[in-house]
Parts: sequence; structure tokens; C-alpha cells
Amino acid sequence: MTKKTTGRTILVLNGPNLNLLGTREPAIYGRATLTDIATATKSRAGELGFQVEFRQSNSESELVSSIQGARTGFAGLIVNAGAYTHTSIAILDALSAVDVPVIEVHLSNIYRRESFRHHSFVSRAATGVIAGLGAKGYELAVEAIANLALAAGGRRRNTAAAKTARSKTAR
Ligand code: CA2
Repeated sequence: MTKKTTGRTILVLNGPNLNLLGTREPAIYGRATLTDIATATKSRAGELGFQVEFRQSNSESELVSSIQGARTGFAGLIVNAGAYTHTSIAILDALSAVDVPVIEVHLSNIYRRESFRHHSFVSRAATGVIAGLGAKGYELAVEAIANLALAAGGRRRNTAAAKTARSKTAR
């Protein structure tokens, strides 16, 4: 089923340990802190006419609650669930109930890393996946949601126009 697109705010959710970005493992995750990423993501969204709500939690239950609260009303969700990507059926179930586009983001290319990172539960509920492009991946995810919103708006306009045309023909 195609996920609906509404609103002008994009919710960005970050999972466990992503608050440590910029402090260790720069070879894998880059040097940007999560605050740097939030700033760049908000800036790109602003250029495209969107706002961003940017959150990080180390708690699976908090992430599930955030997802449940975002089932409608947002333009889309960007999710880097961190290690929960590979373990959490609870996050998958919550994402499956979301009615807006979901873009899964990973800083690293999880498919070039340990085999336990090759499987993502999040991907089963994601509209698209971006991995291995570092912090830039978040900005690309914003662009993807903006494009999906534009396409969905076009479809809604077409449907409205088609209805008007049909009713005029029927008169
Ligand atoms: O590549 C990604 O974005 C990941 O989602 C990051 C997760 C990892 O478990 C996923 O397999 C891939 C881990 C984020 C932890 O980041 C740290 C940053 C600095 C120091 C320690 C951890």
C-alpha cells in the first residue's frame, strides 16, 4: 500500500548510541556530531519548505512511542534506529502502522560490515533506504520525502481534477 504524505514537518528519529557521534569511530561514522547532523538536516529541509523535528533516544520503548505518535500528520519519517535496526521487531511493528513515507538511514554501509548488521527489520517497513553516505544521507532522505510529498500532492490534484472533469461531463 502507498503511504500517505501529509503535513510539512519531517520527524527524524535516531536510536541508541548515536548521541556519541563525533567522539569515537570517525573512520566508520565520520566526524560530525548528532547536533551537526540535526543542523544540516534542518537547513536542507528549510530550503525545500519543510521543518524537522529531530530526536534521539537510547530507549527502544521511547522510539516505539515516538513512531506511534507519528502515524499521521508528518510529511514523513527518517529513521536511523542504530543497533535496534538489526534486532527490534517492536520498532518494525510500530513502523508498519505508520501511514506516511519512512526513509531508513545509516551513516555506514551496513552491508560492508559484520554479517549481523546485514539484516534490517526497519527495511521491511521502509519506503526507501540510504546507507553508507555518512551524514549526507539525512539530507538525501529529506530530499526523498520532499519528492514523495510533491508526487503525492500531484496525485491528489489529479484525482480532484479528474473528479471535477467527470462531474462536468456527466452534467
Ligand atoms: O551506520 C549507522 O548509522 C548505524 O545505524 C549506526 C549504529 C550501528 O549499530 C548500525 O549497525 C549502523 C551504531 C551507532 C553508534 O554510533 C557510535 C558513534 C560513536 C561511538 C560509538 C558508537
